[in-house]
This record gives sequence, structure tokens and C-alpha cells, in this order.
Amino acid sequence: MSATATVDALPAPYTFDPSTTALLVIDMQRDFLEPGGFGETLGNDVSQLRSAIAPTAALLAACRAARLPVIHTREGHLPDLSDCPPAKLTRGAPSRRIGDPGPNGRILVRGEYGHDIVDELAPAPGEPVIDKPGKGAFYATGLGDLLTSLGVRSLIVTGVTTEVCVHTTVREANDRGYECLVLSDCVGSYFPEFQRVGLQMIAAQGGIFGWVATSPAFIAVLQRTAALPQAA
Ligand code: C5J
Repeated sequence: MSATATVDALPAPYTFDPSTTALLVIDMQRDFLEPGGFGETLGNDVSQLRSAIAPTAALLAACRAARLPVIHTREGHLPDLSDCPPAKLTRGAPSRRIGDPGPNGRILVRGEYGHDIVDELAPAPGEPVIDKPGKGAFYATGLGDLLTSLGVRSLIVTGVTTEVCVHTTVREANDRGYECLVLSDCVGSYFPEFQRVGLQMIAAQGGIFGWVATSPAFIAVLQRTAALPQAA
């Protein structure tokens, strides 16, 4: 694929070249989406995030069919917590702290069941999974080098939570020159008002750090573009 495509988006249509575009799925982990994990220890209603699963599954299928690179991320820490800053480890009064044992294994620790991605959105063989200690997917990871090696310039961004790891990553990506389209039905927040305002913030001020569209709109354009005859 090398034709450009345009999706209806806010604040303005989003034009991308599928041959330089990747899907980035942020932190769709049991620790955030299922009971007994990090999200719930902070007092959140984790059911709020589940609406993002089905549209993201459909999006994954469409991106795989169109041969867009798919990259997943997971937030979490080494078993000895040496990559977890004290400010993150000791903050607040959660019911369990990072590293404590929980029903899905140690909270937010790499290699534990709760740290992994939910079954519905499991990475396909060969899809990169970026483990990150922070909220942003570029901080202390190889994501930047991976995107450079793939020749990616545009990112379709989904995942949780809208106002934390999705926002941080989109801001980081924007500062690095990537054009980010956030799909509103494929991101989720524990707080409906943060979901609404978080999306508004991305597209405000002429698209201060990105664009916002729906996944059906994006998928329809991707499928139409993939079906076009390609120049030799
Ligand atoms: C949070 C995330 N909310 N993935 N992480 O702590 O948004």
C-alpha cells in the first residue's frame, strides 16, 4: 500500500499513508481492566474500561488484514522493582502496592498474569510488545528505535487510560514528530468526564497534539485504501 488516505476526524480530516502508519495499543492489561489488579487497588471501577475491548479487537483484525504494523505496550516493573521510582511505589494509599501479591500475581510486575494483555486482544505472533516502566511508551523503552526501523511516521493510538498513558504517549509522540490519531471508542478511562475532556484536549487548539476519530471511520477508510489497485 502506498496511497494516502483521509479519515473524518477532529479537529480536521486526518491524512495518512498506510505504508508509514502503525497501530499502537497501550496497556490493555489485566492489571488495568480486570478486578484484583493495579487499577482496582487504586479504587477504580475497572468495568469502565471494558467498552474499549470489542472495538479494539475489530480494529486489530482490520490492521492485521491491511498489514499495518501492530505494536502493544504494557506498563510494569522488574520483579526487584529497581525500575520503579519511590514516588510511584509509595504514593497514595492503595489497597495493595506495586509488587504486592494479588489474585493475578504481583501487582504491575512483569511476567505476572495480571501484567499481561487481556485474552481478547492478545498480541499475534511476531507483534512487538513494549514493556515500559512509565506512563509514556517512549520513556526508557526501545519504541522510538522500533518506529524508526519500521519507517513509521503516523500512529493510530488506542488503549488505557485515556488521560494517563494514552495522553502521555501521544504527547511524547507528537514531540517526536509523529502524527497521532486517537480512536475515541478504543480508548478508556475510569472517569467518564476524563474520557470526554481527555479526547477534547487532544483535538483542541487546532489539534494541539493530535486528531480524534472513531474506529469504524478509520477501518472503513483503511479497507477502501487497501482495496485500491496499487501503482507498480
Ligand atoms: C495508569 C495507564 N493509569 N496505563 N496507567 O496508571 O494509564
